[in-house]
Amino acid sequence: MLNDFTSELSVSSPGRINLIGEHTDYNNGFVLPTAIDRKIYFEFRKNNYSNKCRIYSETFKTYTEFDPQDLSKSEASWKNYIFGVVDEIQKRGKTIDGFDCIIKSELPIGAGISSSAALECGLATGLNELFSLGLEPLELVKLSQSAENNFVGSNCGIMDQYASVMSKKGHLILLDCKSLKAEFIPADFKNCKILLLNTNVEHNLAEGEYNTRRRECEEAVKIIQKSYPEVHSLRDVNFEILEKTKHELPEKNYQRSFYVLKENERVIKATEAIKSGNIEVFGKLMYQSHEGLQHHYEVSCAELDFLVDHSRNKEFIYGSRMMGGGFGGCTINIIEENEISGYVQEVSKAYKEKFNIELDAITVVPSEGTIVEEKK
Ligand code: GAF
Repeated sequence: MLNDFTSELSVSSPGRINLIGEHTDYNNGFVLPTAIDRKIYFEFRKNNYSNKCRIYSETFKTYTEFDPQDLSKSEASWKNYIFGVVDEIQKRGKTIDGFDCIIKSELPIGAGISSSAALECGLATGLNELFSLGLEPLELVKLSQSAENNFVGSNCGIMDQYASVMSKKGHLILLDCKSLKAEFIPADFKNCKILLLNTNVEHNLAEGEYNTRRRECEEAVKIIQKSYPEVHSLRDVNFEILEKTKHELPEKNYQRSFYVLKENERVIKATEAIKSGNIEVFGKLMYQSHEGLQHHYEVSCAELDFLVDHSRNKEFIYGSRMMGGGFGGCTINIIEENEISGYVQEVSKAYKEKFNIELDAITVVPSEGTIVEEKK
């Protein structure tokens, strides 16, 4: 498929990690993500002899051909990310002619490092360049998020797409998801590295539960609004308001809201900690974040809890928590560099004994966002 491919344009689009600030983005809160040095690579060329879009995924060894004027939902979920991006670009009044594209990914799927955002953002960036559409980076972020919301049907927030496009090498992004103001914080973890431990499980309730959490937060806002009309999202709620309206909120909605308010506070504290080089405080906040996600937000699972618990009381690990939407995927760990290989061996053995599942470990480096590698 797509033989004799002469590329006109190369794009690379990274996965992302999030140091802290989970399930806060769609609540207009704070997050602290960055892109990583694992990517999806795209090769593009205009296809002048038809108006068809032709895409070959080397990862899935699958070919798809479609007419951009006639998009409908596919059974294969990776195609919906692609159709969604093409659809959102066209909704903005831009024209997509025929093109060919080869996609190659080094991002594990379902690991919580957002291969989906990398796919959307890489495609959007590539088409923007190829057809000189003139879309600004923030518009590419937003349309990629809309592709996921409208075509794929996941009500995700903006964090993953923002990190995939906007990240700067060696930095974390403190993103205010309400104003979309970003501050780039040097990612200086001293003698530590960022280690991801992939549970290799993806419990299939993940997507449904994600949308449910979002709805539970929105329901809480509606109830709080009755007494505080100025409240439009959980970002506008403080602990005083939450306690005063507690008796009106169903327990679940209260727990979710409590977690979100606490997590926003933790993101700000963690940012101060990393700015002042206090990795110990930063790490403690990561553990607290995990506990909140486990007990108040209820998006963790046995495999993630096991890995986080296993890291406790290891003096060379400063912080550990589940990362991303939850119900599987990775934990993110801040660990002294010279302890990594010994620890990975030890925890992999323990994990295998407990769950009979292989653990995957990767160290990642804060990296640049989506890059147009070459225009030929
Ligand atoms: C997923 C979503 F895509 C993000 O928007 C975010 O909500 C995250 O889960 C949880 O923090 O990655």
